[in-house]
Amino acid sequence: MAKKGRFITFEGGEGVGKSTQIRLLAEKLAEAGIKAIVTREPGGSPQAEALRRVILSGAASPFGPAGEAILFAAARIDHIDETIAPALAAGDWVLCDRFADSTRAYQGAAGKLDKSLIDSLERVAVGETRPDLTLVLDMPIEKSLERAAARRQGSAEPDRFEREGRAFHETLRQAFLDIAAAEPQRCAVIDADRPSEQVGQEVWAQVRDRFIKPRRRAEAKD
Ligand code: Z5A
Repeated sequence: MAKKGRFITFEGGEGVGKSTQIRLLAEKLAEAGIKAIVTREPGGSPQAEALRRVILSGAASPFGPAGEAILFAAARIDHIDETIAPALAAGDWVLCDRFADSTRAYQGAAGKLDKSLIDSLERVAVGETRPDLTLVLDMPIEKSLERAAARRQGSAEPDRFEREGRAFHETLRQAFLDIAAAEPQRCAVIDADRPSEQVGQEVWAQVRDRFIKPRRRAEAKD
């Protein structure tokens, strides 16, 4: 399927504000007359959501990081086939809460999984459906974990990854920064330790400058 819409992913540790920023960006795009779907990983299609429940319950953790990475890849294949690729082919934009960089960071860097396995799974699962832009939300882990815990209060138990210790989360934070540094064309790091509106302005500036201004310039020439 040919890709006509834009594919934007949000990455970072727990509680950095990905869901909040995706919601704000979807509103901005709607104001600009751009249709966008909001989706997430693991999940985003009925079969991938079923795998999400298995993985986040911790039921798959006895398989180790390799087994979990394979399950994330299986969920991603279905998510792309059923949700992401059809939307992009229809010209809609796709805003996705986590994608393949989360496998690199969680199962690769933090889970110490061999890079060649991560790369192979990514080639098979993602293929050509690569993000046009990845926004890495970054902030000190003490604060982001506090946010995640506050949001959870009185409701759900911490999931499989929220139960990991401080060193795991520090490794994750650095892994996302390393991914962004290695692919500066695709990735932008956003300081998430600010009020949501300020973070949202920077997210919007990244999207507007990369995709919307050039599009308007092209339309003006026609
Ligand atoms: N995982 C993996 O290991 N490998 C993979 O390949 C993939 C995923 C795809 C999915 O969890 C888990 O799967 C994830 C990695 C792993 N690990 N965990 N846990 P998830 O999707 O359920 O959870 P999450 O991705 O970590 O996101 P989150 O905890 O839902 O947080 P968030 O979306 O980044 O933040 P938020 O919900 O927008 O905000 C959190 C709270 O902070 C909330 O109360 C907000 O109102 C508040 N907030 C947000 N922004 C601000 C600002 N700027 N100031 C103050 N307060 C704020």
